[in-house]
Amino acid sequence: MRTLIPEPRHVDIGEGEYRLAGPLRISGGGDQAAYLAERLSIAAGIRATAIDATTTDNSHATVVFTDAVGLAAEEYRITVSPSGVRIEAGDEAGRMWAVQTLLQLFPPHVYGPGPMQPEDLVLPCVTIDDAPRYRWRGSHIDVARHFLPFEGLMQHLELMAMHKLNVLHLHLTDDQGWRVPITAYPRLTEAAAWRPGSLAGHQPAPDDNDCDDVADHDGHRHGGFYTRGEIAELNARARTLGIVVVPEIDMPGHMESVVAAYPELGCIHVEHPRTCWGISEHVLSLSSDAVDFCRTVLKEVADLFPGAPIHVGGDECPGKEWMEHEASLATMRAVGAKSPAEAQAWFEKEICSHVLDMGRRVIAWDEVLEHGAPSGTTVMVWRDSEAVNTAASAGHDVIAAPTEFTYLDYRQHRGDEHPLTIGGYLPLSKVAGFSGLLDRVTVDHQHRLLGGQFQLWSEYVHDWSRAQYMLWPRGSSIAQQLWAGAPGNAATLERMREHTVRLTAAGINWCRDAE
Ligand code: TNX
Repeated sequence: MRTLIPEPRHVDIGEGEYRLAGPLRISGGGDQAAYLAERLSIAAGIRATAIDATTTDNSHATVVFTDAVGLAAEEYRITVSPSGVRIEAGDEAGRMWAVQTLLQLFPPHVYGPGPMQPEDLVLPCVTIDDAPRYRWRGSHIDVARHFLPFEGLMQHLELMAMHKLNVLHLHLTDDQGWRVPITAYPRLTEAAAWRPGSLAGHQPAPDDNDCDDVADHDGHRHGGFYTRGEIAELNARARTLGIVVVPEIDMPGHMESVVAAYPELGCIHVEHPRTCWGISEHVLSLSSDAVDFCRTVLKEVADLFPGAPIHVGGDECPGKEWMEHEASLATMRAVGAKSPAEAQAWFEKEICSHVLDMGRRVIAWDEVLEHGAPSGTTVMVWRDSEAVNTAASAGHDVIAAPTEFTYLDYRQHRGDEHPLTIGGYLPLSKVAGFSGLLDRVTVDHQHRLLGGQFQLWSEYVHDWSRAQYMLWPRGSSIAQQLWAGAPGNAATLERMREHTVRLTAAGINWCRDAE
């Protein structure tokens, strides 16, 4: 039996095998059946026909999908017998995960561009019962620090589906760039999306001027944004694959790019989006125009990402400039905020209720807990299991994104850095401890824990090939832990050797030296 990642809950291996032959006859299964046909036709050059199970005798179908009552969300059952393949699921997501498991039962080259030998399309007789441990299994990508190409994101969706990951969290805006078009504010894509250069090498050690832009940069204009058409295409493919794309608009800190494009929305003048990293003091002001800007942006983002939860950031916002900015001070007086912390608490309440009023789940980084997160807010915790407990005991749903186990921008090697990363050492062997952190969340709070995700911050990730190198195979290990609740075969490179052949077949620049 092949190594399956993530590992199913229960596998019963039978006698014999089933050999697929074209033309493949698939009964039922809707979009997921079409996806299976698409994949097999690319890899194996096999022709597939869908049979309408309601009007045609399906006894000669190779793959039969049936809707099962009594299976939970995302749950599925696969039965391969000498007479064919039967897939039962309670919902579309369950059908998609069944198809993904089926693909992993074929030789790894099924993930390649083809062609395979037709006689390689052989499945072992087996019964598989499977369902996920956590319902939020996410991959975060920062496309703001470095703009990453649309084609990379499209390819990433396929890799996510292979690993039964179901949330793509896009960090769309930051001090260094803005990546989404907003009708009322055209300068966001004309000016905020572009910076005159990027810091070369490591950021200098913090000093008194840590929050000022570092003057030295490489002089290469950098930037870009996704068009409305691309966003619609990304959402459509994600939907087919059982994935939701969650947009993040980080506010009111991490908005120097906005201040550069619309000086009237900031507290001081800045020339251009930030060319270095770190925490910027050049935050959005608290004027009524600035708060209206946030509401307008979130409304359009909600339209661009139909039905999706919306992340409103809220991290690392030094409110120093507010204390010297007349319009911000006026707002603070009007709402009775005496300190930057109280002002941010007020801001979060305004913004989170705006998103909730649009009928969407609203998510914020765990700093919002320090300001008293508005009720109904889902908290994304980038600290430890104790912080998960704190958020849950305050009545919030929680997503675990802990630095210690899930920051894939950290380096994977001891010793020399190749290539340069932000710092911190997070080898595969350490990543395997993530499920242990989730297990340490108190039983009383487990029902609040939606799941977790891994983050790829892109200060040092310049292109999609580098992104792949940082993401895999550490991402395989986290996906396994979120689905199955333990690292299993994804604990070491040796044990997932067969799985990495799939990554190779898919053309992924995965890290071959994972420790
Ligand atoms: C912290 S975690 C950040 C990001 C950086 C990252 C680098 C969080 C909400 N903020 O802005 O990119 O560290 O590892």
